[in-house]
Amino acid sequence: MTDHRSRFLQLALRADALRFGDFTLKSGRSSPYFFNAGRFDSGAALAELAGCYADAIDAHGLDFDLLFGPAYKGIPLASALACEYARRGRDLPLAFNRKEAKTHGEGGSLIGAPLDGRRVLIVDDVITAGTAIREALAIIAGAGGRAVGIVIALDRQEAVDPATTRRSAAETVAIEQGLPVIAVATLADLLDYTGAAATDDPEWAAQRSRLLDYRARYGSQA
Ligand code: OMP
Repeated sequence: MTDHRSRFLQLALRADALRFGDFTLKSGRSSPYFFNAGRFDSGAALAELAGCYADAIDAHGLDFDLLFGPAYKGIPLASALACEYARRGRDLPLAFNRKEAKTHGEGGSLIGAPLDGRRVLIVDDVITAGTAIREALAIIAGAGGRAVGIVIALDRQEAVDPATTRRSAAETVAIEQGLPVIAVATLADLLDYTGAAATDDPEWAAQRSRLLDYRARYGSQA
């Protein structure tokens, strides 16, 4: 497992952003784990997280020149990532949207650097159904930007509808939009991580077995 993947999983577990238990997802599925990016709720945690995002993006080798954070969770993530790139010597323009368009002042739903003519990287937490990402793509296109990729923290690698296709929401978005979806870590990485921990800890072994059952039921073929 590459370094940024295990660093991210360790950080997520430490910050309680990644938890095991019984969770009901937006899809109605009952999941043995949940990822809540809102738990990266301190400057140090966000800075460390941004380092993991930047390493995942750099490992992919994507070319882009603006960071876009979809409201709400993408906003602090894209902002922290912009700070991380500045720390690494690259000052990138940053933009994000508000959920409700303002009708006074400058109006509109976009805040930050102009998107016109820019190659835009969308920064978000998870893709479940892809709703938030499709909204962001429409906003970017509307403002004259060109989306060139999406980076998320965790790809749950779940089939949207296992009865008809084993394709995940992230894969569907990637194919539909012709864009790479870069994940800092995936369910497969979490299984590797828990696999190593499970060798000498029955608690981890039990969590891992629940993850494996869940993947057998809902997992994509990724
Ligand atoms: P989209 O459906 O692609 O817009 O995904 C965003 C949703 O995924 C949010 O409403 C979250 O509550 C939800 N989510 C997580 O944030 N983390 C998880 O591990 C799982 C979910 C989920 O509900 O599937």
